[in-house]
Amino acid sequence: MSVRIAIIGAGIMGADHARIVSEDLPGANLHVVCDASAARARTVADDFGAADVSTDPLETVRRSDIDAVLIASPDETHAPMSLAAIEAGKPVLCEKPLSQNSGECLKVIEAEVARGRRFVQLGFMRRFDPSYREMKAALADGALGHATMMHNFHRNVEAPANFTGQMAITNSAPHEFDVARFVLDADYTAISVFQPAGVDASKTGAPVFMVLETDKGQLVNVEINNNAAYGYDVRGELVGEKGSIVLNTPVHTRHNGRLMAFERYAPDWRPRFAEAYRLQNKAFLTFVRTGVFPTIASDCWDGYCAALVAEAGVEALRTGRRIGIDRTDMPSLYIRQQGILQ
Ligand code: ISE
Repeated sequence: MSVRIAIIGAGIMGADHARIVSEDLPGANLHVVCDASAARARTVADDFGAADVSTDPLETVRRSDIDAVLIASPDETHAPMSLAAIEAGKPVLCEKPLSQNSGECLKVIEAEVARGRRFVQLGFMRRFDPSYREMKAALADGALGHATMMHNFHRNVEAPANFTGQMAITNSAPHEFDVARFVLDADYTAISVFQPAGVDASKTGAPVFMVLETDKGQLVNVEINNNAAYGYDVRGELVGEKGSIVLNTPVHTRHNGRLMAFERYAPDWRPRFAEAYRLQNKAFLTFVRTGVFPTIASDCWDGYCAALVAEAGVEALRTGRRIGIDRTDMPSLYIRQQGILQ
């Protein structure tokens, strides 16, 4: 039986998930596309062959002909929609962040704990990206020795129209917060945030530079530059005592001309992480079918950890101080095996 999926939110990511479900996910059936705009829902449904459309997300989540929910609506709706899906007993693939508020993440955690199982797979898709996976594998097999630092750069062409100043930290940077924590198998203890002198800090997309400390004594730096202009560019390097490993962006061609050689940048994250999204959604389908949570995927606890760091980051930027990060105790539901690599 194919798995009937409803997509909540038909914006840039909702449409991309609709494409993946309809073209790249054998065994899944794009059943309903729901969006506040009926016209946008209809366009995406028609483009990717969904049977039905809706403008009512709660009613969509509860429909008896829906087996699983994919949430790609605006950030502030992720937690309430996840709670509704948990209440309806439906597995969820929820775009990141789970919430920009760690207290709200805890509410979703409580709902899962009350039901005794995980429902929400969180869309930190970089965990499925082959280059980050190789980085983690190189660390695990001892080739790098003890990891001491991880450098991360995250550049967008321009900040989306709906961005606010702090979304560099609460919307973009959580990718790095999550993937560095995943690669290093460590938790953060403190964050400091800087901005280059002379930037207009009130301008949406003004660069931020963060330094995180982990409970293993490592330093992780993250540059977020949402208005980098030249292309979508994510870089990373993991430095160990015996060597380092650098992410390579998959590029298919090199252009030669006018006495130059050059490679093209993607305009946004979708082409760069296409394989990660595909593998992530495939893992979600298996989760829906088997009830076994994918070994490497992010869950609500990971979403909570990312939200805590983001909150501390906003505070660090506002005060100019180094902010410590404290977590509540992790419920046993979220305990994973060590060395999560498969
Ligand atoms: C966006 O929401 C994403 O998730 C992208 O992956 C990221 O590159 C971008 O900065 C975010 O705004």
